[in-house]
Amino acid sequence: LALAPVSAPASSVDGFVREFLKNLNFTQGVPLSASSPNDRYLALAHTVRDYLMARWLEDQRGQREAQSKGVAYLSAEYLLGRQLDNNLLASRLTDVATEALAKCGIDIDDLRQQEVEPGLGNGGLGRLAACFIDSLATMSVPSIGYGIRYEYGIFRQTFVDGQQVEQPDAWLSLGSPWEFPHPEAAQTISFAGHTETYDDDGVERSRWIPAWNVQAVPYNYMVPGYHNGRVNTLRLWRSVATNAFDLRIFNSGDYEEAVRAQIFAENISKVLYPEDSTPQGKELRLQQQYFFVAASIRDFLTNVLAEDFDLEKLPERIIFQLNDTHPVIAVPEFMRVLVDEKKMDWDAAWAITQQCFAYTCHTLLPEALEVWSVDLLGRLLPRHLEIIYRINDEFLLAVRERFGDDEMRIRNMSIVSDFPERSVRMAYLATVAGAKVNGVAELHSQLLRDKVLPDFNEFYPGKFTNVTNGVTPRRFIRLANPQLADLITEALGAGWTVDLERLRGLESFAEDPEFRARFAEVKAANKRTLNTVLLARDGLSVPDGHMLDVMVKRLHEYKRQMLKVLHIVTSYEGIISGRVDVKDVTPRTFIFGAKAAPGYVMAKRIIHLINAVGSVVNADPRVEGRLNVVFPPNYNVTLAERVIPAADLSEQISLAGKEASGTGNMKFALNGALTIGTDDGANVEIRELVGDDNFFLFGMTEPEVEALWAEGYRPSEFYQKDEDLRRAIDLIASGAFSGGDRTTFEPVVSNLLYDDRFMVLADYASYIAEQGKVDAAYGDQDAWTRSAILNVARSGYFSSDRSMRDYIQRIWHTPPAY
Ligand code: DL6
Repeated sequence: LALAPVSAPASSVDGFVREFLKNLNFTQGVPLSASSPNDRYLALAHTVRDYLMARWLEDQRGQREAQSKGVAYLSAEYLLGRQLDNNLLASRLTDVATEALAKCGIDIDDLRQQEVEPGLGNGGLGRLAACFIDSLATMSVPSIGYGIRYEYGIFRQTFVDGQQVEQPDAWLSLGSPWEFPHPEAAQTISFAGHTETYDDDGVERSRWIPAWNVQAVPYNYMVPGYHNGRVNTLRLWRSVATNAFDLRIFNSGDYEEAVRAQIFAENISKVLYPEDSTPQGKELRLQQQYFFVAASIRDFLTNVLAEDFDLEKLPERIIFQLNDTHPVIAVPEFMRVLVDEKKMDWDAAWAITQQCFAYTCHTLLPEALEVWSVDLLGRLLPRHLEIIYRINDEFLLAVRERFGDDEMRIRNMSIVSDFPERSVRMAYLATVAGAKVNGVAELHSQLLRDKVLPDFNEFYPGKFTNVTNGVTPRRFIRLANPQLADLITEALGAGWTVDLERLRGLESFAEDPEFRARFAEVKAANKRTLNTVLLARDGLSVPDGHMLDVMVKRLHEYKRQMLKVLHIVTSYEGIISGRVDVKDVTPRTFIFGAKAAPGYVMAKRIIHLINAVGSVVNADPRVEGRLNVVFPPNYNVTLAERVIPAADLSEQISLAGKEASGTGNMKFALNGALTIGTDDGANVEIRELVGDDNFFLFGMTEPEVEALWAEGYRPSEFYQKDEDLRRAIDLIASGAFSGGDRTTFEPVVSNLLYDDRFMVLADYASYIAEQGKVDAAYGDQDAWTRSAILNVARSGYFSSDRSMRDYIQRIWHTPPAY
């Protein structure tokens, strides 16, 4: 039998109509006349898939045959955002599909709205992974993304009486057309049990006798490159029970017991842990981590690697990039496979492992560095614990050889710590195992090297490096801001989308009044679009003529949404006390978007406070509508794509030394918002690039923060000395935003006055002063627009394509393309 060659359907409008109707009829089983919007969306998605299929199959074959060095990106999170538009754009089908659907009497925009975004991530870390796989495909880097197919992604946030309520995110309830399940390729993943030693051939070896197992079923997703005909793969694992249910127990009538094992197994990939920057010490979480990395390693060794591959050559073939500590249990698993299963000598296996892994750290908060108790590890992964102990013993021996018996240093560097309970520090394990360790912005990498892991840096010179994060210009300019994209193309020609440094060419256009006017008109149009979206979505509005001041990110005290609230309350207090003439207040709409981890009480109180302040300020006639607080619930990638292009001011106000990088900050700058920010994370690099005149800097530097801590920080002293601050805090404490009830926000106030870990009060005065400069600058609209254009022009560095180039050069050493 001759195999039919695979080829994409012709991309003419009539061809597209035919394929679309075929999918509607044969995949959905409905005629056009009786089809629902969901049927039409699914048929459209299937049609786009069909166009991409030939390239996908071709690329899988090509990568298998080339067997060149590739990247396996291991990440517990991928915050993908909607797929339809991205895949249409990548495959150059947007216009054809729009026209074809119009011929069928369908507005493609209506179908876009049908898609529920896969929220398989918490925030920056997961969105970064999504940007990276987009860039890897666009740059034709041989690579695969591995992760977990959570049945429920990040929770859906609603507000009840201003307070956050979480609902499950049933993103799969209407099915996802973008996934390709392969149950026949399931892997068995084992847990628990015990270990034993045995001797078959005169060599004593260890092996693991697990107690239970689950099946890991791969679900493949296409990751199309932009206009390059490449389609990479994202492989997400779903857990299912090895046996559907126990028929014997079922027949005896105990139905609950009969399905217990199935429920247990399926729980592993059921829900994304809704935590950000705080680790979850839960057994299920460790099960998730081991589940997906064990499946991925096995998948790579059995399905990706050629059958007769010489394992000694693995470092020439693969690098596993560990996206934070969540996948670090892959290190002992890899060693177990090489030593126990492939019977490799320990030293040889360790030498290979140390070249096959690299680790990216995404935090500086000590409490966010993941540790697993030895007790739990021993119960769930007993062989892995033995392997970790041996890695640690040998590592500490080497440390002693190098530094002598410096017990303090040994204790500080040990992968296994004894305090407060015996546990494994996953960041240390990753550092010891990884060929390279990188932070995600210059400042972060420097602090990681010099403050968090200085002993390791001394021990491993050259291991630490930096790769500043980046974002994909495809999703965050081309898709999110099509009018700006068109304006840029008109000015610079095509090509900038894959070579973002070319945005530099806009610098001269910043001096052209006509270009400025057109740029300002795009911003105004984006604000109108946002207004329409928010009205339809939440009944909220963004009045014409307002500065759009935006703070969207996870709710965390270190990010300091509280500082923003104090600014709003200060402006409001000035008006109602009569000290400020309302006519002198720059009309501003403050937009917040933020989810708090369900168990993070203080973060939830701050959400409540923002909503409470918004209700009072927005309704007070004395304000004359000049201050407007808007907090749409359930901020996600889809909403980000609307909010960011409309923003004038980007709030990046974390305490210096706490935000590893930020990536929202880059998206705003690229869309022509000016930043008000501290010297933290990637803000530092943004400011260096866009220039001091186009950035509003405030607050302490990281060394100043350290110095203040060292001398003893007493927030109440700032409260006492600063009249404006006192008035703002007193207004909150008085119950003005809680119907006169002084207890509602008392914990927030006390926290600020007597604890204030993230030094909100210390930076308040400088923040308020800088906001005054923002108002003044906004008064000159033309100068503001010039600055906005310069922000776009000088932010090309923040493309995730550049991040990928840095990873390739500094860490992966993979060929640039296949
Ligand atoms: O690197 C991506 C992103 C950074 O931009 C943020 O600054 C950082 O907070 C975030 N880190 C985490 C840490 N979670 N854990 N573990 O989400 O990473």
